[in-house]
Amino acid sequence: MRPLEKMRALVVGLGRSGEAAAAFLAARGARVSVTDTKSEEKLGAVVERMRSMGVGLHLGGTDLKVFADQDLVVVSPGVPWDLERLVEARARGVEVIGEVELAARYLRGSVIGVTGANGKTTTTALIGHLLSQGGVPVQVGGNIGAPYPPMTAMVETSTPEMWNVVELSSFQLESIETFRAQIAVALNVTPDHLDRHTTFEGYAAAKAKLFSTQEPGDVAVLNADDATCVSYRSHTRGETVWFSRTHPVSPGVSVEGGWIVWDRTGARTRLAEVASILIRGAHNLENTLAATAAAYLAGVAPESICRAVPLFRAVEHRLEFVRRLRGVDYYNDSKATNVDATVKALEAFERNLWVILGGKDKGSDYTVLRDLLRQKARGVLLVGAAAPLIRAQVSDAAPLLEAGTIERAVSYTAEHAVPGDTVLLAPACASFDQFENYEHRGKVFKQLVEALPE
Ligand code: UMA
Repeated sequence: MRPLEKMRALVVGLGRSGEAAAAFLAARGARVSVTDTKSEEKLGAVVERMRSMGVGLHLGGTDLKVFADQDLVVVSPGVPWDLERLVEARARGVEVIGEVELAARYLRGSVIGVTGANGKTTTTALIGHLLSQGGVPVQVGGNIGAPYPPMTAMVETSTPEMWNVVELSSFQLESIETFRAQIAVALNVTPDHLDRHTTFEGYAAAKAKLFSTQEPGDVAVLNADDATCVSYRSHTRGETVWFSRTHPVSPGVSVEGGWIVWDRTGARTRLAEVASILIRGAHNLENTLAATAAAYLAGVAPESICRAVPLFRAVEHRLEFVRRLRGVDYYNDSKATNVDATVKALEAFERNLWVILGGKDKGSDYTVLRDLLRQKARGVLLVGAAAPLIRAQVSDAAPLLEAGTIERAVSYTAEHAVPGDTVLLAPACASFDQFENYEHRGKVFKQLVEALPE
């Protein structure tokens, strides 16, 4: 591990990861600067926090010289890994790493890494919950987002006997080198982020890196019902443990007689009662299967897992129940930022849905939603920049309304929904056209719903 003292380090991107990385490097004596395409004005209070640490600032763009004059460049996940400036810096011999890789080099303890197109946040939070209820030292962070820390902010609080449970996106995994998860979980891989990875294969390959850095003695926890997850078996040098919602697996966890059962060569252990799971939908059964397997592998006693599962409620913005008003239920699934997540949200309900769709398109195929909308939706409210694209692809599936904004969508449903209906924000798109991020979008939706008069 290179000492960081006096090293010249540039952090690219001053979001949550960039701020944590810059603070981490500065605290270890590096000569740190940060660059961001946003202006000082747009970045706001973080700029002052950086200045108070003596961090140099190159905002509103940077010339190549700043990149080339460094010993180390640390890249935020949202910054394309093949950005021209980074390619040029590498060519000049500068070491370029991702924020997760930086953290991995200094983190103490063991790692449970969770990836997948959907369900990462719930599964990561649930594993953290199961470990902490089981008395196992644990901290949770990574891609999961606020209030949890980015991975470099977990280094300081990590201890040798601790499990670090981290959610990992394809953006983060794309650039790992030495990062290694003793337990690595893949939930599902369906198309997402094609605007950045271009092809499904490129996206799946980025996630595969979580398994290719594993060593003998490590464990890959893989969804036996998902072909891409199954293919990750050939990437790990560790053992594979399966989970399946549909059929018995060994070694692994599946559903048997209403219980989640761990099976290794015929020796069975009950980990949780299916009826005790409070989070909605078949996908959440899969998330619970993966989480109970990971917790069991990390040493949590089966009785403790069984007691802790019924205590876990939905994570904010993940099929989160907001309110029942005059017999109408409102659910916030703002984290459904891709089509597959919206499919899962629709599957979690029987019928009578008012679905709010739209935002920033990511090159998705919305026709996938047609059948479910036809079966379950009373109406679809289109918002944001992707509205015309979605309209063109699902117009024959349900009555469509151009609401434009979430505000208008909520006020329309408040007027037109009848008792027994459900209003579901599950946009199938990113939020960046109208909001700072999906959390902001979800919070705005919840505030609007909470503000509806009785
Ligand atoms: N920026 C540049 N140049 C660029 C691109 C971006 O300067 O070419 C700047 C932006 O102006 C901005 C900053 O970089 O100021 C943002 O950096 P970032 O996009 O890496 O965002 P962070 O705030 O660091 O948040 C990231 C994750 N976001 C993304 O990967 C897009 C957060 O995941 C994560 O919680 C956080 O790191 C801590 O690990 C959010 C997310 O939406 C929840 N993730 C995606 C997903 O789950 O689908 C991948």
